[in-house]
Amino acid sequence: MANETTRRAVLKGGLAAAGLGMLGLPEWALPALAQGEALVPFTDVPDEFGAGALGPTRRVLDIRTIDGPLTNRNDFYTIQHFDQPELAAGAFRLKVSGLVERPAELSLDELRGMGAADVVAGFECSGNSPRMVQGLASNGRWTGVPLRAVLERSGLQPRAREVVFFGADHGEEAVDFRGQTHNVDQPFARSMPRADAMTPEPLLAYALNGEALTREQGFPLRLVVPGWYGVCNVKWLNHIRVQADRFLGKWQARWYRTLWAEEIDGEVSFHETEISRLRVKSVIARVTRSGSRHTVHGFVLHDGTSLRSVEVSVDGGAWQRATLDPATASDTYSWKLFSFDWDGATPGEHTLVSRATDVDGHVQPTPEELEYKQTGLENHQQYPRTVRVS
Ligand SMILES: Nc1nc2c(c(=O)[nH]1)N[C@H]1C(S)=C(S)[C@@H](COP(=O)(O)O)O[C@H]1N2
Ligand SMILES: [Mo]
Repeated sequence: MANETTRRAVLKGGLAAAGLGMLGLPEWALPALAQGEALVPFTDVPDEFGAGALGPTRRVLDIRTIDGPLTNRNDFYTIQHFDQPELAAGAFRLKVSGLVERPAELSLDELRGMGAADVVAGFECSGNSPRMVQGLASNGRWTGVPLRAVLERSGLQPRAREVVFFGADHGEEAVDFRGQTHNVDQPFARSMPRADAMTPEPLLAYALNGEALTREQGFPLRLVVPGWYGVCNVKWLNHIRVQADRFLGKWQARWYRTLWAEEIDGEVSFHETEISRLRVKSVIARVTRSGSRHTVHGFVLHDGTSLRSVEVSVDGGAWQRATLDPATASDTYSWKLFSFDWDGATPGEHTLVSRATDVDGHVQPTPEELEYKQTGLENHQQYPRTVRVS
């Protein structure tokens, strides 16, 4: 009976009365539906899944609620390793130190005075996966001063090779050296090679979707590196240090790695890579019904390389082209929303899966094709979803 939920029923009776629980949808979920549109329920959402599933200071986005290009800043997925520092805007200074001609301590006003740029950028945590129904992903319009402008103002010395970004958050970390453990207090830190730091895209962002950053998203200042995984976007950024050596901090060189097993000339070789650019990934986020029409909605995250196609397969059938939403298609680093008209949906349970391909020929892999990846981060494999059509 109550196997579809109309917007009217939700508005009239609230979630419980609309029977979302009976549909296998936890009651916190309220997807925004268009007039006359009904949700086709997923049957693969874990019961214990929810915005607070990872604890009070982390937030999972319910991807079924995606209803436009930008994630509301109070829904933006949130994750970090330590606590969320509360910084005062007035006293805030960004320190620029190391191999620069003119070290600086910049106030927010000084940073704002150095030019503002805007970028729509989507990213996911490199630990995003089906376990959280891919909810460690979001998309925002970031406003800030281009990183390059700040580095040029300070002047990079010729020996400068690496730019290190420190957050105000810190904690004790065990550093192992040949069986000896050193427990040392360290801030969260990530680095980029000079060449990447000097590209036009990275921003020192102070606003998200036109409003000041929230504490959760790094108030008052964070690094945003469009097209890179979440971890690169250092929140509560208060120090940039320029140096000649590679930076080997925990979050750069040890914690955020992927181990690959590759067969080269019949021999398996293992190698590790750091987490940097997003690997092309599409996810089915929601399925709706309007009259007898069924539509599959989803998003693509990628490193900014143009997409060649997004395709959907129903019950293991042939790949069929999905349509990219024009509202996101032209923003290089935005996530791309897509939709697919699912013709001939019959009552019962069905499996839907999507795959994205970019113009450089990167095809979102199947789980089998990604088996050479030995560790869990960068899970960009195709993600089959099951739905029940009434
Ligand atoms: N200062 C600081 N920045 C950080 C982190 C952190 O622990 N501390 N975590 C990183 C990780 S792993 C991710 S996925 C993103 C999450 O950004 P968000 O909470 O705005 O979504 O922040 C990154 N920036
Ligand atoms: Mo992350």
